[in-house]
Amino acid sequence: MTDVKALAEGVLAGQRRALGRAITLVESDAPDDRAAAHALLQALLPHTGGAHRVGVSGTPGVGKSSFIEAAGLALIDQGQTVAVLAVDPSSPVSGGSILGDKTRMEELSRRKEAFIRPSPSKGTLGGVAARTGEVISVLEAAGHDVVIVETVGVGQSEADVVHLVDTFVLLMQPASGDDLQGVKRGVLELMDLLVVNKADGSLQKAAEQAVRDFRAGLSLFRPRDDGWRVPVMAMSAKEGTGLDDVLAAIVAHRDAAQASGGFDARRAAQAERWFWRALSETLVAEAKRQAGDSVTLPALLADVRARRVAPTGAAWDLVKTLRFGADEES
Ligand SMILES: Nc1nc2c(ncn2[C@@H]2O[C@H](COP(=O)(O)OP(=O)(O)OP(=O)(O)O)[C@@H](O)[C@H]2O)c(=O)[nH]1
Ligand SMILES: [Mg+2]
Repeated sequence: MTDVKALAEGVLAGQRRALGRAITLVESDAPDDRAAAHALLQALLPHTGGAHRVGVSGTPGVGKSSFIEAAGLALIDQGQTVAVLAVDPSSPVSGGSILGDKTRMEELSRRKEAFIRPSPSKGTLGGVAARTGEVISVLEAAGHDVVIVETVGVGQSEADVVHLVDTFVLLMQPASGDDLQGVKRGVLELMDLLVVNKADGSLQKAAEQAVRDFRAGLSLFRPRDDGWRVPVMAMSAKEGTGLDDVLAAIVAHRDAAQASGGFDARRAAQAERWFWRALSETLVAEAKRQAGDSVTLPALLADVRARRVAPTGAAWDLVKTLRFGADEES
């Protein structure tokens, strides 16, 4: 059994080992771990919420990790502590470079003011982002000032992460076919900053052109209702040019949101969204647990596959058989 109290104390004291163990616990799908994870998260809850949560997304190889490393080092120079949740660079889904030297944020990972955590392996319930919100809470309880989440800009994961952060930064690449058309609508509507990376060397001119194109392209979208105008900026994560401006814009976005009340409203909406997500996840897991061992589920699925019963009705019938309460906890 996990000693939740000791683990919570270790996290609150900022102990690295406790932090690592706590994150492993909240990422676990094992039924025994879930109960301990809930107790841990509840114990930590009063100590969460203090970080600026920043999401960084973009297509594979656009320079997310390079940017986060440079940004993290700059933030540490300002006296802040930084946590990074990174996509696994060797993941086939991210398309990341397995041998890429920059993807591991080596310099940042050596700093005691930084904590870097690769994302859990695929196949966990609900995919990559399923536990990200909970991991962010643990990192906040450990006292980090800034929590940065890196997600690759394909598939569902960044669309989910956008709902977990205060400030969402989308990185684009010049002259690579990266365009606004390719970005999911939900991401476009929720991004707070658009940054064209690799504005250096032979790509400098193309990057400046891309900034003008994106500015023009964004003006076609209906204005956001929170009063924030999405800045479009050029940067070189490699050379560091434009980095300070991007960091200043990230802080400016948070300050503007806090001043308008949008910051708290967004977090409240995110917490509610997370609740509904957790509810459906829990219901599905519980349905599988209660019905999966008996003949009920296989028989029902056979009926669905043979088109003897309609899927929606079958789901409803199964939900009606579920039992909850203390007598079920054993
Ligand atoms: N010229 C130039 N190259 C860059 C810049 N930023 C990153 N790169 C290079 O682009 C490649 C990918 O950089 P990463 O930081 O790993 O990109 P990423 O978006 O994290 O990649 P994935 O995690 O694999 O999706 C590396 O070879 C970097 O050295 C930049 O500002 N300028
Ligand atoms: Mg990366």
